[in-house]
Amino acid sequence: MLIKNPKFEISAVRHNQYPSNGLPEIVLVGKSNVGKSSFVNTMINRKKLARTSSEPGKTRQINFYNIDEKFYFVDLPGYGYSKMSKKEQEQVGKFIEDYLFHRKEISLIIFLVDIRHNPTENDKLMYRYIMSSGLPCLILANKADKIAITKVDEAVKSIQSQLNPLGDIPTLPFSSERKIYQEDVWKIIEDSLI
Ligand SMILES: Nc1nc2c(ncn2[C@@H]2O[C@H](COP(=O)(O)OP(=O)(O)OP(=O)(O)O)[C@@H](O)[C@H]2O)c(=O)[nH]1
Ligand SMILES: [Mg+2]
Repeated sequence: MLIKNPKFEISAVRHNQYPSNGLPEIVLVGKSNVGKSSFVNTMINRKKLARTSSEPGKTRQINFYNIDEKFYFVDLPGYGYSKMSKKEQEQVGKFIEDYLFHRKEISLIIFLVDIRHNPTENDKLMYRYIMSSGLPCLILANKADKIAITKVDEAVKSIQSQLNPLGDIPTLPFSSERKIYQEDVWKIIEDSLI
């Protein structure tokens, strides 16, 4: 997809702060530091529109990026960041839940896991939660640049068999570092916007 004018629109923590123009939303979900904000930058070819950090816990609100008035990338805070206070973790958990369960505009959930590791218990919980929402989902095994290219298929299969043994949810490798596999992901995003 050719992106001309991607814009950061708003950071929200409550539904009355979400955009109200009805554009479809592609939402990034995954543990802290897995690469959700980097994914947004990679897909729109901007280095710093979404703020990223090598420290987990960078994104603390729901950030809406307006992509050419066609759709939003919605960058959520990650889960599993133990340095956040318990109270803050609960608050963040609550507004993620509110967003995922009530937002009618969601057209696709992109669920990121780390290609190098087995999905965590929190990943499995989140995956079940996404499935119970009934929303379309794409699983991305991110940071594929961190393993040998010859091991990528095997690692993706292993992640798929742990999260989705039926194999009915698309699961692809991804890497923001090497900017590979983007075309396949765009195809799924575009299909979800029809
Ligand atoms: N090698 C490699 N590093 C990546 C990739 N994607 C992200 N990173 C790095 O991982 C770190 C975390 O990236 P973010 O995009 O901030 O992660 P996030 O999921 O938004 O994290 P939170 O906002 O804390 O939930 C940064 O240092 C990124 O440069 C990737 O595909 N490959
Ligand atoms: Mg982030």
